[in-house]
Amino acid sequence: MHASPLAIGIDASTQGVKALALGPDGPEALAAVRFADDLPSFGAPEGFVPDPDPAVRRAPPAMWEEGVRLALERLGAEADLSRAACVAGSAQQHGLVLSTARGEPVAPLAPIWMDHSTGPECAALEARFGAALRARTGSAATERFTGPQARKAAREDPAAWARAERVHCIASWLNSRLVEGGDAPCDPGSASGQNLMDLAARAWDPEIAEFTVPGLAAKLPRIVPSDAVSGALAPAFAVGGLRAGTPVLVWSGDNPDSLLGMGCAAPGEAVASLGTSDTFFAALDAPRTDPDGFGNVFCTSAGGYMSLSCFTNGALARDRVRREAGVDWAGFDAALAATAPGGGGRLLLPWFSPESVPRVARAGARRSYASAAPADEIRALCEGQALAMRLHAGWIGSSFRRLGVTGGGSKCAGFLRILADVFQAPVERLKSSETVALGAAMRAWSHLSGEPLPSLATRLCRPAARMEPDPATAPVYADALSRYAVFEAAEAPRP
Ligand code: XUL
Repeated sequence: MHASPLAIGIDASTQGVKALALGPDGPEALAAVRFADDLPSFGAPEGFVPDPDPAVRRAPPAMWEEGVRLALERLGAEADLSRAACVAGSAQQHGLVLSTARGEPVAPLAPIWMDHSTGPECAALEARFGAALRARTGSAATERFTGPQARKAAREDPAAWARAERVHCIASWLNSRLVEGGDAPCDPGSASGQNLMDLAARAWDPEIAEFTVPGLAAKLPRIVPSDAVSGALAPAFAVGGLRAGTPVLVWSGDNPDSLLGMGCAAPGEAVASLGTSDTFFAALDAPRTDPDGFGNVFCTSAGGYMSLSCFTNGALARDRVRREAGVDWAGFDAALAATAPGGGGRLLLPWFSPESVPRVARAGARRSYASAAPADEIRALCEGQALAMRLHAGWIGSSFRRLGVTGGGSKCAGFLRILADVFQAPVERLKSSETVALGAAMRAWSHLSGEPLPSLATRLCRPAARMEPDPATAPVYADALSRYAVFEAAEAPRP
């Protein structure tokens, strides 16, 4: 009897890489690599090389490649990878890697999604296309996106730009390294995070590309559907028992694959991913756009559309307030349990670093109060973060059937209680926290077995915990939401 096949899902994220082996009945093995601990020689422990300019966030592409190789090698120690029949992956979205047509980078460092240094480029795109940019690409000009980054790179380093035959986002570049020939396509999920793709046509927009950098269109990879094979596994990645030549599906972005892995790909369901930054995303019934221009619309890796709002001040803000309060994470949770919903009317706009939603360039939290006890400050922060998510989800839908939560912050019961009450929706935490790697592996499994993605989601994405909203808190948070909206608009006026 032949052993059952495995589908491999890779999650190449900011601070490390995970690889997951999915068998017929569910995940069989997981391996992780952390750049800080496992690849310290690259000098990017937090996922980027320290830079004197806080707006500049760049990382060595070679570190990501080595991270993927090492994660696969480690996975091979946990599972028999000679059974692997398909590999898929996703990467931190956006960024820019300039490479040759065989995927060799032309510069040692590449900007990542945390980079905020393309203000002038975004201003030029907005001045030229205005609302049409949002309507056509799904997003206002966004600093971390590949298009504005390419415009900056072409201006700052014309020699490297001239050497570049391909302009990749991080996902399509890593995919290129993984396959023979080194020239992988891009999926619509990744391509929609670039300010370059016509969302409705799922094709590069020639006019926007040409304005971004003359000649850019000729350097962009092909766009193919998220279930397409991008190539055959290159011998350099035939590690841990994997066979060279194994089909590799096109890579996607971590957010589209997380939506799949969370089992929340149906409109009316949303995900709060509480990581380094907090992202709030939801499947859309149609490609609508945020009238304020803060949220993004991406293609999903299941063929639909999704919203995404990236709140830059996520875990880093929670960690900072926790440290200032002098407590550990149990103490943080205890502070939430000891304080009442509504926080006595205290409002905190949690912009410890520049924020993307709403767009705020000047760092610094804004408070509606002069001082507060540490526990009250913790509640004001968490309520501020949840209210910001609710406020900026207004264009997606007025209510949600279910809110899936994932990421480190989802371990904090007090924060989940606030989310359930602010949204007045049940909050579910999944059994697996590896939703990005799982989403990628689900695409690979669907490809090799023919099982549709919704059926896989029903089988694999089971909640470990569910928290119902407390209806008694609805008026408290309805009032807090309107006061928050007024305070935010005063501190971050809309253009
Ligand atoms: C989304 C975004 C982040 C990265 C993190 O637009 O920039 O969520 O994808 O990996």
